Amino acid sequence: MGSFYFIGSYRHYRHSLSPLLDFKAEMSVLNVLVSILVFLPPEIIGTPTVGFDRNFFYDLEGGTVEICLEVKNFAGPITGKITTIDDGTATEGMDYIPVQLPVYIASDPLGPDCNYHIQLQSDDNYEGFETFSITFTTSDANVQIKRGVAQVSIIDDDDVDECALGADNCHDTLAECTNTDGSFECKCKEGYSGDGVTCQ
Ligand SMILES: [Ca+2]
Ligand SMILES: [Ca+2]
Ligand SMILES: [Ca+2]
Repeated sequence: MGSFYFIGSYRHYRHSLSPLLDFKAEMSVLNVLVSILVFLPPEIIGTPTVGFDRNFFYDLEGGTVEICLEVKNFAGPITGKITTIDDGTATEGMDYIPVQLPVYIASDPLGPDCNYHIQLQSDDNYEGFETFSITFTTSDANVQIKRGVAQVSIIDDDDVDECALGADNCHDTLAECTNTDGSFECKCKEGYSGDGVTCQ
């Protein structure tokens, strides 16, 4: 009888304390949750987010640049467009074909969505790297854009004749310059020795 009373009394003691303990535990869990929600970027807590998957895309002259979008927290079809912007050293129409590519993402791509292409033009001039920008825009109010601007670099595949342009570093009088694809060579003239940059 005595032991029964003891158990009952112990339970009563536990029950009288537990609401306070539970309330404290709930408050600390709530505090932690609120802190996480405040400090997490919005896309992690469920906002659909779309944007380019990197800052730079590139290809050779005459090539086709593949553009990829990254989708996070897909929650329904997303519409938008990718537009070329003539803001760099490349010339629209001459170096690339300007586009406004419609974007329609019907289902969660479960990875980068790379269905967008921009054609780069080939020319016979050596102009080095040329650039232009692309933007992604959407009118979907519930979609947040992350990285809505990226740069496209065109890698020149033409050779520059450094010798003819005088852009070589061969010795001015004692060396001969020979143009090569992508570079040039310096060679000391007959009777002189050296690496072509310095000859004696
Ligand atoms: Ca060009
Ligand atoms: Ca070129
Ligand atoms: Ca060259």
